[in-house]
Amino acid sequence: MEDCLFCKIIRGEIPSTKVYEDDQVYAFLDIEPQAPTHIILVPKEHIASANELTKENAAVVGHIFTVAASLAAREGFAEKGYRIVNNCGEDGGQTVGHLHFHLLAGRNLGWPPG
Ligand code: D5M
Repeated sequence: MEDCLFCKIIRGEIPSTKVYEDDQVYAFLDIEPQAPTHIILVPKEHIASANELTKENAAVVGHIFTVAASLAAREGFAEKGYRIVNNCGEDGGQTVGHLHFHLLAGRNLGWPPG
């Protein structure tokens, strides 16, 4: 998508601190970290939100979760724990219209979320 912020990051048109990339997924540090480790994982295919997931495109979500778990293990959080979050729509707190998952770790994360 021409004007999508995360598509621009994937294409390298906007700088990011990449922590992982493969043919389906791009992962980078969040610019406004909410925890000591805060990584954003996005499918390279433009999917606007969880609402746009279908049988045809949803396999990438499972892949993103395995990548997130690997990154959490790589950073040393497998045992202590971490959180993977998707915000969908206005009330869900989604501010960027490209499906993404937050990997948060490094502090005790409260529940319920705000
Ligand atoms: O999360 C969108 C997230 O994207 C939010 O935590 C800030 C982050 N963000 C926004 N712009 C950038 C850039 N340029 N680099 C890295 N991270 C960025 P949401 O769930 O939509 O609220």
